[in-house]
Amino acid sequence: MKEIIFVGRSNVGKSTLIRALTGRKIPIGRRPGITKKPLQIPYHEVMVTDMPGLGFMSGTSDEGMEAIKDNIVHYIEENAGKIMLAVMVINATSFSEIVDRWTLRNEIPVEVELFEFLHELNIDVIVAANKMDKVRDEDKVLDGIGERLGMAPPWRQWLDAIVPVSAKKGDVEGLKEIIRKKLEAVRKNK
Ligand SMILES: Nc1nc2c(ncn2[C@@H]2O[C@H](COP(=O)(O)OP(=O)(O)O)[C@@H](O)[C@H]2O)c(=O)[nH]1
Ligand SMILES: [Mg+2]
Repeated sequence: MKEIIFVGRSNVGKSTLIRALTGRKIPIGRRPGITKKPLQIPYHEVMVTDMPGLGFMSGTSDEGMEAIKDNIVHYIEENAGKIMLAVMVINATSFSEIVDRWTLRNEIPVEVELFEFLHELNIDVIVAANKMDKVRDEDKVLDGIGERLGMAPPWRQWLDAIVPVSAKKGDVEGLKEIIRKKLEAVRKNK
């Protein structure tokens, strides 16, 4: 069965987004890191996978976080052939700031690493810029996000790669449409 994976840092809204898309009452974290193992939810004729969060988690050691990252990388490598789409969920309100902080320390930001890793495996990636309800200057913020992932502004050139959403408000039509098109393409290829 084909699969759509949702990946990203803890607390960016992966679970809320899956709930908004599928209508399934999956657990939403009151604290970061509530999703510790890949959680699979049937959606149309595919499986939606809620991956554990990357990065900081309260109550988890550095080694614990590294182990989670290794598990995620391993899972993606093992299942690459089945993964028809990866939705990389980011918090639009903090993404650029976090990326810049890592870059200043000469470290590769975990999302940038993940984004490149997915491309290396030839997996289609869509960046879901979540929490847009908290963003005022939408174009500026989305341009900044795209730029940090190697997509030159304006972001509207990259409508197949970046989609603004607000999972909490249920404002997810753009992403639904992209998934619908992907499903149609997969059906045709059968
Ligand atoms: N303002 C706002 N908050 C959101 C949005 N989506 C999720 N959240 C909140 O972000 C927190 C983390 O959400 P969760 O889905 O558990 O994140 P996950 O760790 O990535 O699965 C929760 O308090 C959500 O209510 C959104 O679109 N806007
Ligand atoms: Mg979650």
